[in-house]
Amino acid sequence: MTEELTFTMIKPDAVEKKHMASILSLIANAGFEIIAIKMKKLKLKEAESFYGIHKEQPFFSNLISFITRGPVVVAVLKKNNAVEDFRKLIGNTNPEKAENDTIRKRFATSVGENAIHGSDSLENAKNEISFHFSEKEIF
Ligand code: 3AN
Repeated sequence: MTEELTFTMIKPDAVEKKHMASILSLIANAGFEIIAIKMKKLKLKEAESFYGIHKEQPFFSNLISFITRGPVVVAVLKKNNAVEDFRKLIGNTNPEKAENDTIRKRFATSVGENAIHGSDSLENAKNEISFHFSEKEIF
């Protein structure tokens, strides 16, 4: 297994409910090294661009107003097999279908407000990392 980087974002619902520290702790305890992190409020244009792939979806406008309504925490994580292992740690997009002990099972309330994002491929991880971080912000 090779060492990989993945991207995560703790979403406004989880930040509002004060779950940020618990979620970061689960991530660290699962063996991911946090090599970049910041809290920010996404601008409308930024959110539309980040979720551009979902532009035609009926839930797009809800998704954009949700993700811009409060601060998020974006981070870069390093681990062997990081992309796949992190998707396992966060669980299914729908918290009702998420496996026990996953972050979404514990903290998400619906498909729309599902607490956390994790890149779904190595290529998307690379793009999402460079979307939010400059090289000098990654340690
Ligand atoms: P994941 O975040 O698990 O990769 P995606 O990429 O299919 O899921 O969807 C991106 C985000 O869009 C989800 N995290 C969720 O917030 C939102 N979303 C996806 N499907 C729906 C849906 N059917 N209704 C509302 N929001 C959705």
